[in-house]
Amino acid sequence: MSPTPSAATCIHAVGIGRTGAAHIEALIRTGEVEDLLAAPGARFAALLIDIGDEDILVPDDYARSLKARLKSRGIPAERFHYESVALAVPPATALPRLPKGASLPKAGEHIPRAIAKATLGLNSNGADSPIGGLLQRFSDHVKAGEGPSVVLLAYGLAGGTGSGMAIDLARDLAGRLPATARLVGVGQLSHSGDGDYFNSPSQYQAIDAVDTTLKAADNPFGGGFFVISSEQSWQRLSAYTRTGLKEVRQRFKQMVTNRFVADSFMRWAASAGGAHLVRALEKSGGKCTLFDVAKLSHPGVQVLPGEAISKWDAVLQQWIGFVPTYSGLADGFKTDYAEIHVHASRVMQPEMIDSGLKDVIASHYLKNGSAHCLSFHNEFFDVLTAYGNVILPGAGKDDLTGYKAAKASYEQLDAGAKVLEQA
Ligand SMILES: Nc1nc2c(ncn2[C@@H]2O[C@H](COP(=O)(O)OP(=O)(O)OP(=O)(O)O)[C@@H](O)[C@H]2O)c(=O)[nH]1
Ligand SMILES: [Mg+2]
Repeated sequence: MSPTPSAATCIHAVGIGRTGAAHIEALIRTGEVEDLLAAPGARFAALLIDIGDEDILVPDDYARSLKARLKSRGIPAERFHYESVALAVPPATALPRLPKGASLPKAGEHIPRAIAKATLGLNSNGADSPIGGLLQRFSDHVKAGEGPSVVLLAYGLAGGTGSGMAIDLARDLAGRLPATARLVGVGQLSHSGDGDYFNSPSQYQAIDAVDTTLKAADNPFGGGFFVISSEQSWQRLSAYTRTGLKEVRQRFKQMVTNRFVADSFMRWAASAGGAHLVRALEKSGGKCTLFDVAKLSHPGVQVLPGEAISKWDAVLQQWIGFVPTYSGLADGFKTDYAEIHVHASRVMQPEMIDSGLKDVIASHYLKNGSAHCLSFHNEFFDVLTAYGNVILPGAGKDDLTGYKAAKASYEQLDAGAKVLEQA
């Protein structure tokens, strides 16, 4: 890959909670950023915040190894800034009174959104607060980059820690960033393999909070908000894979799905010097932009390595047809712009995937007449994996199937539990 000129948009990221950690890790691990940092004016800042350190250790490791790789390539260390913090659950005496019967969660467990928000608040107060310091150092690094920047704030919509902190953190951060930087929210939806997290009460509250924030006069997400759909990646991996110990298999498949989704989003965000990201954001029009990671094949699932490549044709067609089923968009959603980014090796017929996806997207989601759809090809390194990133701007909360379903799970909570998920 040739070094990108310094006029490229600098990409930076803040991650909160486990999903935020997966996104930060993706950006550091997949290699695109390493090449971007070869340009003299380039900077990359990453910040990871969680309650407890369980999901921070691996990204910390990758950050250390990125530093070493930069050094080995003679890229100045000051171009890359990385910090992470594991906050503690505050003592009950420091928190607003818990509802009757509720107990304080431990780090590593699900932290209800109200407790996550209060935890952030307690660590943000005062001029020398830990969060204030982290955000200021992050923003100073963003300022040091040449040209425009995009700052991605990534978290899981179905969790408590990320979604409970995201909006307050975004407001604090937006106030510190230079005018040349745009803050963009990245909220990942749960999928049907997520157990209790699937369409959780938190997800209902989190989507509501995003909706309200995007409409507010002081909306910190000046760049827009991506809602990432992970269902098709889950389905593609888990359909037809039934071997192995059930518990272990489930955990492994969840981890692989979430890595795949985060890698795919961040690989796209950092590609072409941020040009795809910037163009897609211009179409968001104050609403959410759906980013569907539509996985079409998984090596060895349905077709075994070594079998005739032509056997994949029918499989690819079948999974292209599943896009509307798993996109996370409610029937009736229509928009006037779409992008398709095909990632496939030459043997997986990228032209056929491209035209198949275009037909499906046009017939389900595009308004007749003025609508248009751009498509791009990328040669994917893994010969037997093919997927499409489908980007559809203009989604409101009622356009998301995960909103209504999560509302139903919220309605089942008792009054005390409801209060804990509000933030
Ligand atoms: N099981 C599993 N889920 C993951 C993983 N990475 C991300 N997720 C997603 O995480 C979502 C739940 O949100 P988390 O990011 O774990 O939540 P959090 O912000 O850490 O908040 P808490 O609920 O307080 O832990 C689920 O919808 C999963 O899809 C992983 O490695 N394993
Ligand atoms: Mg967590």
